[in-house]
Amino acid sequence: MKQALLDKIQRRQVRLAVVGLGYVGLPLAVEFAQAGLTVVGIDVDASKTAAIMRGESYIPDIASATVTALVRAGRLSATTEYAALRDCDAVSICVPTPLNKTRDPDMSYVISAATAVTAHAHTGLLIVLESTTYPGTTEEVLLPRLQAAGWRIGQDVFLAFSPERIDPGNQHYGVRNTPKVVGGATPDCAEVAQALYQVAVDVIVPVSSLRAAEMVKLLENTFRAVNIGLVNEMALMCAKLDVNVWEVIEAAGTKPYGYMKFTPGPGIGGHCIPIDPLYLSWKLKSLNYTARFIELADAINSRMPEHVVTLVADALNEAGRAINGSRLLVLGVAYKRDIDDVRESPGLDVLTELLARKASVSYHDPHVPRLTLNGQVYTSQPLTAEALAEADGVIIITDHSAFDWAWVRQHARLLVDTRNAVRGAAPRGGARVVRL
Ligand code: SAJ
Repeated sequence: MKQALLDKIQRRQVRLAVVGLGYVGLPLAVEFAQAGLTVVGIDVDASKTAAIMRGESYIPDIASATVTALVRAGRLSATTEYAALRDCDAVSICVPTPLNKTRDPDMSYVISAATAVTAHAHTGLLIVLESTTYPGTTEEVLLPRLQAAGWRIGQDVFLAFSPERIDPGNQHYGVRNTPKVVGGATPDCAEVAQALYQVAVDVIVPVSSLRAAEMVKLLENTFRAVNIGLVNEMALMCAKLDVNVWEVIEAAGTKPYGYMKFTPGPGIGGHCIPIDPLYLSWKLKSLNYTARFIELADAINSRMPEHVVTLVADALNEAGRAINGSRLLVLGVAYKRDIDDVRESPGLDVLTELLARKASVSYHDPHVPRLTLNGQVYTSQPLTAEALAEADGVIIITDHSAFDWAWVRQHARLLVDTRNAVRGAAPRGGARVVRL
């Protein structure tokens, strides 16, 4: 069975299914199709599969022309039917792993995909989970379902984990040139999974087990969350010491070794950094271990929006104003620069709190034309000199490259800058600037 699959991979005749056609699954499907495989995307969202069949891409990093060419060449197709698995030799599962309301892992997407893949599994099928999740997921969620259906792992079917490393908007790193970690349930599982990914990825990084592969991704993103938490706490400490944290960070950044620059901000957003480490701490809790760095970083990072609101309140107070009744303009609501994604964005927390304190709040974000916040729809207001001058406070949450910060500083009266976007000397008559 293993040799038959390896031969198919060698001859580029292996047919691959990708379950979950989001910002991870679609680029993966496209890369394999461009490498010459026949790829079928499976997604529960018919609008996604229909768009792909029309040759349209809904992922900014993938051009529609690329999808059109691959669909026309018969290399790429998409369906909502898991039955397509019957004609596939391998399947990569790239479904979301969010948090639920109590900030615990929401495994429902992985479980429904595992159940559907098991229902359509056949002899010789290679199953790879790519979704970021806690160590133990592949052997606790996928493996038992396959075994209960009578499949012998490493003999009838093959099972592996390979963390996704897609960085949306990254112009330099894509699927092919980002090394891919792969761990298998058995040595034969690892061998076939590594052979498959070699088709689309230049560098494969074999690891010894499923858990090791799951843990690599969590280390990568916990590393970021903890270091961002550290630098956010540095910002709080520098404020107490009346030191400019941005100056300190710039100067520390001149150390040519043994240091990696992170910058404070209004909090952390996105679908990875605020969430992935909590999958790890949740799992460790079940093993009676407290992941203190993760919990502390989360405590600091998730309180940064509150700190920003305090900065706004103190700055207005200096001008004899309260937040209540003040006209406030927020610049940028996306979770990071130059993207349109607002998931877990700290900007939403800041907006919510300012509204709760009865400010009249508007926002401008060139990448986010409209926003639904607590059931209310807001639209991005035109950014004019008048709007800046009228605002009692302008709050910089996301430092998109599109902003002309000198112009903003010239027309605003009060600027609360959470990204050190506005640098350099104050122009005559420019805004009072309060920094994080
Ligand atoms: N942030 C800071 N200070 C920093 C860096 C980030 O406050 O020094 C904030 C950002 O504003 C954002 C959040 O943290 O709100 C997350 O930022 P991020 O730069 O980590 O970007 P993400 O969430 O898009 O993370 C992705 C991840 N990629 C994958 O999971 C495959 C992460 O592993 C990458 O390292 C990161 O992109 C990247 O380097 O761009």
